[in-house]
Amino acid sequence: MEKSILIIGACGQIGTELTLALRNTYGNESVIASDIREGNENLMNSGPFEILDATDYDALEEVIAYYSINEVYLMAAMLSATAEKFPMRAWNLNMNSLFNVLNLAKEKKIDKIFWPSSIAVFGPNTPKEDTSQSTIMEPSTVYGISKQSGERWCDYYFHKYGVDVRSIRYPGLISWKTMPGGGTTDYAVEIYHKALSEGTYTCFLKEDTELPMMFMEDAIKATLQLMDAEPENVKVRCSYNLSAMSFTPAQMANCIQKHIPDFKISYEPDFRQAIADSWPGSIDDQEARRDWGWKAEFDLEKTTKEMLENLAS
Ligand code: AKB
Repeated sequence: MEKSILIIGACGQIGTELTLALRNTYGNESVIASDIREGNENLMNSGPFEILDATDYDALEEVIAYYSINEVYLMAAMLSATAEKFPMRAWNLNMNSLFNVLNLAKEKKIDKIFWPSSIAVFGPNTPKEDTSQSTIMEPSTVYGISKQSGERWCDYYFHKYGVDVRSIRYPGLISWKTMPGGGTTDYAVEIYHKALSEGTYTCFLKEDTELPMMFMEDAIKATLQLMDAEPENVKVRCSYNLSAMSFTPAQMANCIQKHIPDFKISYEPDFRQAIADSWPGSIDDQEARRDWGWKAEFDLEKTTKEMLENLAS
């Protein structure tokens, strides 16, 4: 059967690059981008686009029927920092959109789902280093609670109804094509923009806050790899741990200074510090490597070179 793919939340940080990558692989007309608002020109002009509210089941069902969609990537979500400000809105968006898609698959209206989880499923009682796939979780943020609940529902729908849902716990993602919005790891993108435009950056996290991060090209590669894996190889149906690099704001600033020697960083931690403090510093992703051959390519040096070159051009 021909693939017909719907991306929900296509204009966001991951959605934009994911849509472009999927269009490259499967052809522009087979990949329908959708979002609650319009996105960047590249995305809008390269294939079909629909304005779609992921919490509206009927609208979703209509788009799926119209384009004979068989695969859905549900990328719409409210991220950690914004979710702390609007807990109920975050819960409603993050959970209702997931239930809509899971129920459409349960009713056999779609065959396969990708849904992103996050390192935010872990909490202050989780072991901090090399955090394993299955360990103490107890997330202390609204976003983390929604992602952990979502993981349990994905696992439930797989075992109870045979829904082919696949998921990754993304770390902080670093990209130059689209800005992130409302996350705690956003500093790791903002810093490059400010280093180039102003030569200085005030970081909202402390200098020694270590967090797991990944360059977007690796994140997209992992997503496509997981979705291409044979169903019997996808042994984790809640969400896979995924790792590429871990660093602190100070280490990142040092790396930028190798390219921009005058770059200066200062620190003014705000409410996002508590969120970051509740998350792991590094992640053990042996299940993803074992089950579908995951291997990261970008470390901090390579990411920094790529970010500065692309943002400067
Ligand atoms: C956030 O900071 O909220 C996200 C995430 C780690 O899921 N980037």
